[in-house]
Amino acid sequence: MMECSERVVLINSHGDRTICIAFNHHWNSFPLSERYFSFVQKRFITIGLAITSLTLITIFYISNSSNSNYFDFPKFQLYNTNNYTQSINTTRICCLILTTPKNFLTRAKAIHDTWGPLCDRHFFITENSSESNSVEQINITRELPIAPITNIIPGYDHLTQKSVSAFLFAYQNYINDFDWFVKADDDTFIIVENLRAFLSKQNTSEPVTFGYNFKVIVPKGYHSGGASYVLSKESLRRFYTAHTNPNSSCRKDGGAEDVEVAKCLRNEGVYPGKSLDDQNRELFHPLPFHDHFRGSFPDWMLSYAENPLEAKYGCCGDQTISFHYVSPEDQYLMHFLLYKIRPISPIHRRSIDRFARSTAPVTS
Ligand SMILES: *[C@@H]1O[C@H](CO)[C@@H](O)[C@H](O)[C@H]1NC(C)=O
Ligand SMILES: *[C@@H]1O[C@H](CO)[C@@H](O)[C@H](O)[C@H]1NC(C)=O
Ligand SMILES: *[C@@H]1O[C@H](CO)[C@@H](O)[C@H](O)[C@H]1NC(C)=O
Ligand SMILES: *[C@@H]1O[C@H](CO)[C@@H](O)[C@H](O)[C@H]1NC(C)=O
Ligand SMILES: *[C@@H]1O[C@H](CO)[C@@H](O)[C@H](O)[C@H]1NC(C)=O
Ligand SMILES: CC(=O)N[C@H]1CO[C@H](CO)[C@@H](O)[C@@H]1O
Repeated sequence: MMECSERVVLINSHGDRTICIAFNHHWNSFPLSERYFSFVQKRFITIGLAITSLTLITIFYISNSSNSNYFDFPKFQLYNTNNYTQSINTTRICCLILTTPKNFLTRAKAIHDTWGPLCDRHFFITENSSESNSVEQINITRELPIAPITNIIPGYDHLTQKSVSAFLFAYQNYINDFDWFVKADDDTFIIVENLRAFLSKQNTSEPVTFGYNFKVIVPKGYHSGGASYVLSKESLRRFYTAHTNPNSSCRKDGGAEDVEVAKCLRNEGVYPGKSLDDQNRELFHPLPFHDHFRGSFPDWMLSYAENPLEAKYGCCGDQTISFHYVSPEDQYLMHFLLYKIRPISPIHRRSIDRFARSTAPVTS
């Protein structure tokens, strides 16, 4: 039970489902007599709830119609003891995932099956395929939430255009519906709950972006495109305004996507926010998880990275947000490890914590 109630708090953006799992767990572990007692109890609780609901509804209507404010209707009854979890639940995230038709059945499908739907809304941003598609490919386009953008130019050389189109589309249609706008690639893995928890502590009215910070090429630096990066509402507004101003120097195509988007934003006074945890460990990761953990960093990373490169347990914050170069198979594996496998006892939990604290060298 302790484990279950912990999970309710941790995975609170999907509170309902988790509570259900926790309850079933609890229920099955009861002996039969207790189950019967529980059943009777449940009936009383149900009746009690119905009466309480009626009372609340009545009070709500009365207080509404009389325009008085002495009864503040509780919006988040389950979490109203903790402001922090409340704000996690109300932090709305729109994920924009760049892909291409040849990846629909592999990378896009894997994201759609795993972390994509954990965003409040996710869109795949793709060009329209001119090649003849297989039946499977045509079928999958009916399942994937593909953003209805028609003017995207195919090809890796036009990634900037794809990303710019994605942000303009998000601004024009959804600026009021979300607090944060994330750009990811189709080989990015995002732990959306951690992203939401991180963003819930930030201010979306600030001209700020978050991601993995490279300190080169763009003044004040840019975020690795593959690790995914986040624009606040205010940043997206400035990006849109710049792109609709014919005088702006923001590039609409060409160059490197992450660099060009950052150049445009920094020109508009949008600054990179601190994207580390309170122990200064990275949360966004531009390489696969094995490479960060083992410390296999390519030479260029040494000069690009704004923060010192760390391996082993220092590689990644406990509330890590993303990894890059994650294959479709590894998207499913990560999802399985993070959401399906659960240590079952508090004793097990303690041994895991001890292991995590140990400084024993990692063998590869
Ligand atoms: C929770 O919110 C209330 C009202 O907004 C505030 O008075 C209180 O200090 C907050 N509690 C915490 C722990 O932040
Ligand atoms: C993509 O192209 C096909 C064939 O040219 C066309 O039938 C379809 O409507 C187009 N879809 C979009 C979203 O533009
Ligand atoms: C494609 O979708 C159609 C209609 O839903 C279905 O009948 C057909 O079996 C699907 N084909 C494949 C190869 O998945
Ligand atoms: C959020 O940022 C805006 C713009 O800088 C500022 O006016 C506002 O006071 C900030 N809100 C909080 C809660 O810090
Ligand atoms: C663009 O520049 C021209 C010439 O400097 C200026 O007259 C015009 O107001 C500018 N337009 C915008 C939208 O800033
Ligand atoms: C406890 C709580 O209020 N949970 C809500 C969090 O947000 C989701 C999606 O908007 C709701 O479905 C939950 O009820």
